[in-house]
Amino acid sequence: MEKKETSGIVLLVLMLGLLKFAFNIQLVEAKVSVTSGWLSFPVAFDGRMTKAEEWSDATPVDLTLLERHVGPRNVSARVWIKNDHTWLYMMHRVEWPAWDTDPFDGGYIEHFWDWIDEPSPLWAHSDLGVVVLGNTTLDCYGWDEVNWYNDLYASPPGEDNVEGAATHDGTYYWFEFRKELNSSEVYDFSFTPGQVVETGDLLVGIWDNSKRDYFEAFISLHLSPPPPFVFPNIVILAGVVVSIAVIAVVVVVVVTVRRREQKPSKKGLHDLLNTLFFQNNLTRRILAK
Ligand SMILES: [Ca+2]
Ligand SMILES: [Ca+2]
Ligand SMILES: [Ca+2]
Ligand SMILES: [Ca+2]
Repeated sequence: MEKKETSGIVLLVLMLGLLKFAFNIQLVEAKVSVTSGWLSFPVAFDGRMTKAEEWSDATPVDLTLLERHVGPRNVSARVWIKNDHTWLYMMHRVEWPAWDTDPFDGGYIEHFWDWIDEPSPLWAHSDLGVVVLGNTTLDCYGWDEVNWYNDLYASPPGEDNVEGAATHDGTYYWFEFRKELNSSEVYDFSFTPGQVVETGDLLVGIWDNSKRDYFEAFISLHLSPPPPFVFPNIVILAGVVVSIAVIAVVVVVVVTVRRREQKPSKKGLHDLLNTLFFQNNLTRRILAK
């Protein structure tokens, strides 16, 4: 009997392990690949597409945000993400009914890394960047399956490394913000241009403050490396002008040197006259004989 119970527990642990393994595979497969474009156009943080080209340097990606990342309830979203050397920029559009908007509904990006497993916290590190409809930003850390903690009130205190604004246009929430790629704080993620963020869990979502609920999606993020340096046209033009000037100087010097080599020197001319004079005298003497 005792042996049977032990076998049953072992079987249960194995099944849970397999389920957890299957769940992890599902999470990996569910990650949506998002490529972060290199910033070419500046962003005005007003919670809207300020100019047509403002986000044209980022490729939009459609996401289905699942309630508490499992569903079945979900909302549709679209993200534009781009980066430069210092910041991760994000335009996060979420289809959301106007009657359900609240000043503290917020769009966010969050990262969890260094898995610890049970008991909570499940992750050694976590970071959350939020902008809410009231345009307040939040930079948090330390998710313990119940709460986030504000970087500003940590010990030692951190900083709010998030800037942004949000609006609702009657159909969509528009959360437009940026978070530092690498603030050097232990309360924040540390990404570098060119990196592919696949380890840990990276999610994009919306916090519904009135219902204390959230919808989110797992993503893998391909951060753009700095573009290769391209010489500006003015530099190219200056280079061409200098090259032509150098070639012209070389040509003049070569021609001058050759002319000097071909022109008889004064000494050479003197010798030539002497020779001619000597030959002339010799000719006269011969003829006189
Ligand atoms: Ca804008
Ligand atoms: Ca709400
Ligand atoms: Ca943080
Ligand atoms: Ca921070």
